[in-house]
Amino acid sequence: MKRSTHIIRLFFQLLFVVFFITCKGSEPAQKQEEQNPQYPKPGTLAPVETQKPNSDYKPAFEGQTRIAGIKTETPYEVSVIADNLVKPWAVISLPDGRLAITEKGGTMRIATTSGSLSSPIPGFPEVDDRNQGGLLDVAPAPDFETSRMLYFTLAERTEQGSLTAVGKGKLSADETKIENFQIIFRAIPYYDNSMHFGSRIVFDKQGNIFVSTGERSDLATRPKAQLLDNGYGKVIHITPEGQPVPGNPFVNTPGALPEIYSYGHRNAQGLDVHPETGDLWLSEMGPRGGDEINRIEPGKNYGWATITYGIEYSGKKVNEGITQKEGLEQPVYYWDPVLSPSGMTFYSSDVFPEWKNNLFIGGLSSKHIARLVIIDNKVVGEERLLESENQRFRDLGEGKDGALYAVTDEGRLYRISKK
Ligand SMILES: [Ca+2]
Repeated sequence: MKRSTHIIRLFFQLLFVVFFITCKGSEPAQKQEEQNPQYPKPGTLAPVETQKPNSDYKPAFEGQTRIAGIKTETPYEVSVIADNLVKPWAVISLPDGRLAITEKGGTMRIATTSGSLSSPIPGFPEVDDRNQGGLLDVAPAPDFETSRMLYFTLAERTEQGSLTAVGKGKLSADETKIENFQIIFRAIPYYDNSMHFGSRIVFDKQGNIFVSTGERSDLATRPKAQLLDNGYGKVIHITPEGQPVPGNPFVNTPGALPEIYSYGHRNAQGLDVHPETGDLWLSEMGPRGGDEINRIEPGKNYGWATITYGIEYSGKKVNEGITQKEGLEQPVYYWDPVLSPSGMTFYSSDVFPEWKNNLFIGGLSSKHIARLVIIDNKVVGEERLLESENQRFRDLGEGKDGALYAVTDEGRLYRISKK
């Protein structure tokens, strides 16, 4: 009796194990996929752009513009956490998770991620804050936690005119001022107007600095984007002391500025390093149409104003009206009619798995944030975020908390976080 009970119990135990294994094995593959989706996913919806383009120019390759749409699946919430910034131009996370924000007039703020703002922090030289100038971008030094050094770009104002400059200064212990501000690079020459200063600043993985500049807009200065003897319409690559990075592409070219990394840019207000590949990506404003995303390689010419997908504001063609030329780089992606791309950031956190390595770009006149999904250096999906907010999005930064933070010309600080 005792022995038969034991056998029956063993039989049922075995049956349970077999049943368990069978169930696990037959779990539908589709369900597993839902639990473990593979990102990035290409877009499958209609392109987000529905307006007529400015020109009849055709893209150089399929998917260079008006790519398929995509929609964020993860529930998220949008909050305005501050609305009293004065013309903010840049937002970036500090190592402790708070945000450094520049204001164009020449001050900086520190914000908590709940939107509590410091008083305006002074300590900068006089900036040319007319039109597109001012105190522009900010980036903490990689060793900020010990050095307290911050790096900036600004439109420096002098009696000879203005230019895009790069400077550094130390955030005082009590966080009330920037101390010993020093200019370490000037995108020469000085010029008396107030347009197309670029600019963004970003550290590469080696601790050197990339800076984008503009070609100062006028027909007189525009050709300088194609010449290597000046700092207009360039990406600059310098050490934290402002010296050319050894190995820069034009260090041995007679007459070229040794700080130049790439050229042929119009007005680049977006720059970021891809979190996985380490490549430098850049956004730049086209004229009417032809706003671009470029992946930057050393020594290359990105075409302005010889080739462009945009036209003059007057409606005329730019120069010969061509979009491709041997030896000039094609944009990875372009918009026509418009994005007006300003600051941008790659997303690297695990909080939104579907956003990982996506590129988020602030749109000014288009008044939304563009999300681009990228696979193998090609854009495969585009989404518009915060369209209903009706704001000019000037810059975006990824928070240490995996939220996205954005500042607008109207003075708002947004947080976009997982619900
Ligand atoms: Ca170009």
